[in-house]
Amino acid sequence: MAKKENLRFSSRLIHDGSSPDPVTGAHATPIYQTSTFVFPSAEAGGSRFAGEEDGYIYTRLGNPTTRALEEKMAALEKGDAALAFSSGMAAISAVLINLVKSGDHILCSKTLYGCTYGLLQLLNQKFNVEYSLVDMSDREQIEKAVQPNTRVIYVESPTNPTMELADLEMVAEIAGKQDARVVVDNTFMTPYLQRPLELGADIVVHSATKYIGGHGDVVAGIAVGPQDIIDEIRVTTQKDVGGILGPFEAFLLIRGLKTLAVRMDRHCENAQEVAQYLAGHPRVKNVYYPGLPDFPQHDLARKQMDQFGAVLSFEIEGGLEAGKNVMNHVKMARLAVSLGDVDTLIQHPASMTHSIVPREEREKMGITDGLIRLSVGIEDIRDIIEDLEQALSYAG
Ligand code: LCS
Repeated sequence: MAKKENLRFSSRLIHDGSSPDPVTGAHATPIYQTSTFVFPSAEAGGSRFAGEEDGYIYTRLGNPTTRALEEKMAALEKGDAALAFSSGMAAISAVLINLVKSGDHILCSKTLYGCTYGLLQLLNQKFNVEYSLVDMSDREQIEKAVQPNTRVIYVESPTNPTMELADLEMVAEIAGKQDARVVVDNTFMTPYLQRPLELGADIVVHSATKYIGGHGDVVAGIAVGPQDIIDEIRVTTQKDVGGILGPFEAFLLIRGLKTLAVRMDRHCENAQEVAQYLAGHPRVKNVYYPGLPDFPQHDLARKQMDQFGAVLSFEIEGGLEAGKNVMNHVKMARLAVSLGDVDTLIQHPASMTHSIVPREEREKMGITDGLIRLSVGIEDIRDIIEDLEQALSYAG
């Protein structure tokens, strides 16, 4: 049998960062549902605050259940260390606030999750942090867009919801020449399908609300990266802004991670079939899914992703009105935002997840009014396709 450190990924999902509780032998990671920790003496309390002695102090500064999740995520993403947050946005904002100051520039993927775009606007308007959006598939455009004050290149790959990819090795190489940090939002992929740190990125962020939790019952975020940056975030933007994850949510994520490989395999297998089905449907104009052979970046997807994920977007003939008819007639799928849930979810980016982005910007991102996003679940594929088939019959 492979030694524990040589285990393959799906075994590591179960075993990394988990060992029986040293006090009770509890097999599952206990939920340390406590806000504070009692010091053995006044001297010990002072030493812990001074960083001279290990030991927990207060849950905003660290908690054993949350720490177990952080260790597991750091191991899976192949980073030195990780931090868990109360949402994906808490993770992203803590990382960006840590890496930039007034006058710095963030270069971003052309398309981004709506609230990430909102955060950039906020940083710009309140703190004079500049940002620009660029097509991350094009080396020339990226090189042109880099500025002397660019401190971060922030990438979603694939992007939400248009599924464009960035060549992560190329982006890391460009950033290296500029002393900029590469931050990759790996939410759509998870470390099972893509490990940006191995491709040269500095920090990975996640909305763990999605596939990491996997069951649509937690809102959470994770950041993974080098020890020095993670330590700094732990004692600054995480501690003092305070968006930490509670121990119960950390427990749910540890539990979710154990089944990540089997869930992702099924998600991806189903999504490939749905993409092919939609691509052949007479009412469907375009399907955006990296697993389709005619997807413009299919070769890059094969190079840097182990499978193609389970989110896809499509446009149907008849635009928004036809799209609303489809969304209003799904029977098994749920008309809801979020993604990465075991259920199939359908939503309309222009009026929902990306409504914060002004129309003109949205159109540059490729988010047309007729675009529909599907997060393909792990139900029986026949039920997913039958449901879409009957809903699409209402397209008009
Ligand atoms: N990054 C990506 C790529 C996301 O899709 C989301 C949320 C976030 C970050 C933020 O994570 P949260 O704070 O919600 O945990 N995406 C959502 C979506 O597409 N529908 O609803 C939420």
